[in-house]
Amino acid sequence: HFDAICIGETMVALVPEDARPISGDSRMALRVAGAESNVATSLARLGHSVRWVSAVGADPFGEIITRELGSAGVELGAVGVASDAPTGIFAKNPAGESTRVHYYRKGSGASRMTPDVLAGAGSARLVHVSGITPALSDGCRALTRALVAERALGDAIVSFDVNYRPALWRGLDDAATVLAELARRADIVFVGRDEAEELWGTATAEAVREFLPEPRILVVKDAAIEAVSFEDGEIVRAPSLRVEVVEPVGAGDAFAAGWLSGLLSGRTPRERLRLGHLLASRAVQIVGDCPVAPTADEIQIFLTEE
Ligand code: KDG
Repeated sequence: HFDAICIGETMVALVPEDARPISGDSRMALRVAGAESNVATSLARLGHSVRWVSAVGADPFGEIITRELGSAGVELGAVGVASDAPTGIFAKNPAGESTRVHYYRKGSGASRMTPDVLAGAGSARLVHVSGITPALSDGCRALTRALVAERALGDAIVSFDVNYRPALWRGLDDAATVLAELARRADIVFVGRDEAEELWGTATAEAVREFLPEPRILVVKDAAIEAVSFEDGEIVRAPSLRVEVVEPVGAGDAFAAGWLSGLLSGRTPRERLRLGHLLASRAVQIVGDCPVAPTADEIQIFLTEE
């Protein structure tokens, strides 16, 4: 029985070492990145027992991914290796505080996952999935539905990060419908304020809550400004931390990991938001997605500061 099971595709990310726009002179660093395994990595580094369920190709990139996640302490007993499909790749093209992402992932090993992978997934206190997976293929969409709507992992708490990635969807309407359906069936939902506005036309955190009254806990993140949680009738807000942004991709996953770690450790709603911000502030200061986790002492000191 794990603290958490995270399910989704992970790729090798190519990113310029100097975090400047890609050019013919760029020196590209190779990093491991995938929304759900980013959460798994940070949770494992924070001391939780975590399994990642996915598939990689039988290629060097797949080996890099499993080696890196394994050395972070993530359990890999339910990771398949596809002999006839590659590991996905993507490039990060940084431009100031935003980054464009270019995917080379169609037909990847992970995109061939179906609900069948759940037979060997095991059990956990919580399962974390994201809105990237239903956009990857019909099989992956069925897999996400099985987890979130049909509760394939029994009484595991279902955590869902909306993670709208426009490049993966056929159109906004399909994304808006599918992601709203999934969010309504989850127990915990993370969504960016901007992302929700683009999908559902909700301008404020309160408007998102009105649109999504079902999940027991809703966390709306407003980038560099604040995060707001709605839980059992209580609304809690916590301002984001002010830090210099090197490359922002991965901040949302780091936030989710900090928040979920707080949940697993019995922290208050405000402490969970602050832990989310702490991890996210570290993720934006590196070109990769997964920051070094704070130590237990650093967390203790941070949570006692105001
Ligand atoms: O949340 C960060 C992810 O978006 C990034 O690591 C790549 O998983 C990824 C995706 O599908 O965009």
